[in-house]
Amino acid sequence: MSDKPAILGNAPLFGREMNIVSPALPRLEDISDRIAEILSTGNLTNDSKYVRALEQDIRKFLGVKHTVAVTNGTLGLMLVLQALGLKGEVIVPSFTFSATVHALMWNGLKPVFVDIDPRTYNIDPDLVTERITPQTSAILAVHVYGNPCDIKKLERIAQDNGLRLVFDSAHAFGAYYQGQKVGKFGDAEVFSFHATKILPTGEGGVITTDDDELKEKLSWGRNFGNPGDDDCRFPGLNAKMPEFSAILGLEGLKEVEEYVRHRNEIAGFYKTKLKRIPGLSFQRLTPGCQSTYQFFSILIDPRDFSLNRDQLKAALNKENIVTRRYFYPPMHRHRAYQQFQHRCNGQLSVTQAVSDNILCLPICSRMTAEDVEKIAFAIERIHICHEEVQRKYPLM
Ligand code: T4K
Repeated sequence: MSDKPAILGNAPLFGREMNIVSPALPRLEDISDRIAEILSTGNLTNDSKYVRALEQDIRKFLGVKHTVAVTNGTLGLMLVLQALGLKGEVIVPSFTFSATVHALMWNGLKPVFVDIDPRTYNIDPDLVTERITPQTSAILAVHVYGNPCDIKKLERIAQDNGLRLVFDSAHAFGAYYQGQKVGKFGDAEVFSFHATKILPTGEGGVITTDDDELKEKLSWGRNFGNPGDDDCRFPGLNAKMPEFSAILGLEGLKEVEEYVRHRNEIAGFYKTKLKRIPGLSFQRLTPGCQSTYQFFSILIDPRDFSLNRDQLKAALNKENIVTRRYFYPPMHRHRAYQQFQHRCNGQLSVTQAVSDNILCLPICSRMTAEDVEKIAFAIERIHICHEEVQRKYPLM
């Protein structure tokens, strides 16, 4: 392999695009009977049998009392916030995907952004306490990249202050917190089964809760607020999962444990290969936890790496290696949230620093060690040739 990166004119390391994620899907022969059945019966949606079966299998898999399958994680979050009847302010990280904060706004709730822990990239529980006011009704925490939050601390804060606690677990299906699967914590947790996630069903998601009353409201809520007698109890949504998605979920669920194990192995290979390159550091796992590695990230210190995040991203792109800046910009910098910016001044310095320097590298459930080796090699040779890269692409 040449020692010059593709950004300096050489052939790319990968002949075709190495995507940031790539869904691990079942074989057609393993689902074709069920697909054929749906096509012949025409039972496509509305609380049908495969959605029920998926909810049951996930209850067993996660060891939770209730599961409510939904069209996607965003609608799941919107429903939970509505069903809990929250008012006023909700404490939330700014270092997250837009859906987390949008779900608050759609419920007329005010986001109060709190900084993250510089090691785990999850909301910093010590800072949460400082931002609680008489208007606060809940904490909405995110298991960033599948790394569980400091759940026990957050549960204690919620309990001591009479707040609801919801987890945006979009990345964390199959993660463990102190020996227990994520899914049983807080008032509810919301998972995403989007095409990019560990359990891809196209669009999809599930809400988990042990609260009987909440479960009932969520089941009505995903069906317009209609409990089945056509007399809507509140203005709900259409957030029902279709049968096609449920079939993908049922088959994929059998593999999730293995996928999570494999992704942890891939993350280990990455760290072994990349740790010798100056200026790169990694997300630290919350003690006693297992991540799903929904995303594998590197944090770039431009002084030591000698190129900044965006220069590295552009150089990797030329190697056909697709990366993402999850989550840049942080939510308080989105134009949609301009009105909250002034309240964040000086309070989100870790969020800003991580967001400015983070890069998510390709990881998927069927990735090989050779892929990791090539990506690490690409990063190393880009670093070694940093002076030429810098000269050619000074301002990226
Ligand atoms: N909370 C958090 C913390 C989240 O990260 C998300 C979603 C949510 C809540 C909401 O959950 P959902 O409502 O989505 O269920 C993607 C996903 O659309 C989004 O689900 C995800 N988080 C977010 C982090 O990433 P984009 O716009 O970056 O994805 P896109 O279309 O650029 O795809 C990324 C890569 O995935 C592509 O390079 C190719 C590959 N891909 C994508 C799709 C759509 C496939 O291989 N197949 C596909 O069908 O948002």
